[in-house]
Amino acid sequence: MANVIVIGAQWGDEGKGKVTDLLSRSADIVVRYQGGVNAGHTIVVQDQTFKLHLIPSGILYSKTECIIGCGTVIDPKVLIEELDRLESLDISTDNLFISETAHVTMPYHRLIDRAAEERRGNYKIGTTGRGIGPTYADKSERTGIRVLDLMDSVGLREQLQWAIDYKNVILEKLYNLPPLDPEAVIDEYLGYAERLRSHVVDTSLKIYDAIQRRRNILFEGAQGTLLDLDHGTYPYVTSSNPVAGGACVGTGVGPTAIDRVIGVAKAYTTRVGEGPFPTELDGQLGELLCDRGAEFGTTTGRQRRCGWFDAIIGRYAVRVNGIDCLAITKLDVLDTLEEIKVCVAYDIDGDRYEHFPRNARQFAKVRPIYKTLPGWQRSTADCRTLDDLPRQALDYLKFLAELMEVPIAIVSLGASRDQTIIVE
Ligand code: 2SA
Ligand code: MG
Repeated sequence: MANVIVIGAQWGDEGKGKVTDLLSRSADIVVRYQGGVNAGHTIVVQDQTFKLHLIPSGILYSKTECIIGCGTVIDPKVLIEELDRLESLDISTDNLFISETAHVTMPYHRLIDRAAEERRGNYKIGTTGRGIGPTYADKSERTGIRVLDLMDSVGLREQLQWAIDYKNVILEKLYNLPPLDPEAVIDEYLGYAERLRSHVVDTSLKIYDAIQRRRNILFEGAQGTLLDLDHGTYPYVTSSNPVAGGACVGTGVGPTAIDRVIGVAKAYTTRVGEGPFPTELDGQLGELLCDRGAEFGTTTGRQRRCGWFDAIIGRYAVRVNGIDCLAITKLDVLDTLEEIKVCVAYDIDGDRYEHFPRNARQFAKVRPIYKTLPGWQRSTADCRTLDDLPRQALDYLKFLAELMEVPIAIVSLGASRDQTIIVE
């Protein structure tokens, strides 16, 4: 399997969780490289369903090491809840390693995230309210608290006293919120530090050693290409770099160590939060996709907006990530449709575009140009090879691969592990 990056080719929630779960079986190490508790996947263990936001699902395999890299932001409260939950199910968490230099989400980050969204009014981004943007903002501003700061109890006290005095001015003066009690926050976070201490290492060094020993490493992206801070639909993006390049920066690994990039895309498109979405479907069809696809956020439970597959975005994702092959998920959601549309070009002010426009104003004006394909109106849930698929479904997949100019390696037809076609 070598060293593989799995990324989302749309606006997140592409079903990366299922693909990384499949690949985790052959991985020695699974690494998260960006994002924080805004991500989420649902896992089922011993008939119990629960959600992981930070810990890679590779933790379920006893031999797999899981790493939370330096490009992530860590909310220790949520991380500890995940650790406790896993341990209560007798799943060992000894194989979890946390980067010393990842930044830590503080209570003021969550408060400021929510207050800023409210203040934005019509210009709100639709964040998950988990403090992600403010944590990354402090990292850039160089006032952030890192995991290694958390581990130094004397230094932390001083650093937090200063930081909370500073943030209290913002909370009180800008947002009319009550100030935080520095002592309470310091005590809370010193407690977290003790609970997490045994997991904290130099993760870049750990990954480097593994590369030297030719271990298989899986880099797991959260969110998706169009939510990338630099390459997404700014300002309606998250504050990190979900694109494949983010895997190197967010772990301290050089690009020559990467062998392959797998892009995950749904057979249609979804988006949570605000911002333009050219192929969005209102009304019955949108509802149908949402119902059949169970399109509700893992983290916030928000209903996802649904629409047709957008090949312009797909092709853009192939370019900015260097995608080698695709995993197309949730094909079965389209099973009942008479016809299926695919956006093959954009109309902007009467001109035809075949490339994703980087200007947000232009993107907001896009009118999709569709090609309509016949549906298959048959269940694909039990298909296990390409030959099992109805001819129209196969044609649909071929059409997507042609438009995106990369082969499809995996097709997913349902949530369970065996509802998968691996293309030889
Ligand atoms: P934030 O909180 O600052 O990262 O929000 C900024 C934008 O990024 C979007 N975003 C997401 N979109 C889809 N899925 C995400 N993960 C969760 C999930 C979402 C959930 O796994 O389902 O549960 O609601 C995710 N995380 C961030 C967000 O909607 C904003 O548009
Ligand atoms: Mg998700």
